[in-house]
Amino acid sequence: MSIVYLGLGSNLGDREAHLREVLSRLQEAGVRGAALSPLYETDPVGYLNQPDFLNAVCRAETDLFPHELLRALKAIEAAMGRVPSFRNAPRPIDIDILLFDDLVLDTSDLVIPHPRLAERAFVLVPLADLAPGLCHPALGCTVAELLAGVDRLGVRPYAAT
Ligand code: PH2
Ligand code: MG
Ligand code: MG
Repeated sequence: MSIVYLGLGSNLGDREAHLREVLSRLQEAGVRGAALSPLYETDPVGYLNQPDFLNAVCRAETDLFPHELLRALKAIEAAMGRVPSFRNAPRPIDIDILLFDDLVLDTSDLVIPHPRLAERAFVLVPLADLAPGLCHPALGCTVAELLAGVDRLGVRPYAAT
């Protein structure tokens, strides 16, 4: 069994409902015990001319191999209405593998830990809520230490309904 941390983001439609729907869909896909961090409303990063995001991080357990998990997450994204578009485009749901045990993997279609994890406050803030002492297996420092190195302006607590 592996412990995985997933980054969730939504900026189209009912963003909060989309984040919560992921949890039940993960369960059906063999990703168990999903626990969701607090939610954050965040300014878009990368492509700026789009609605604000709702972001969160989910911790879960799975027996899937990394590429099996990737395939399952892509299927959930598609089932929830995500259509192929340009990089950083608005989307009803994005589910990224952030960490997979202490695995370091670099393949053409999957890089773990997530390559932009250390620079993204919208990922590090909710990840630090769940696991501040977790060690980044490639950088050798904790999530809390990574968070201390980024600007967290643009990441605002969201009052869940
Ligand atoms: N995801 C991106 C690009 N930019 N910005 C925010 N605030 N939240 C995201 O989830 C996000 C983003 C690419 O996946
Ligand atoms: Mg993403
Ligand atoms: Mg993605």
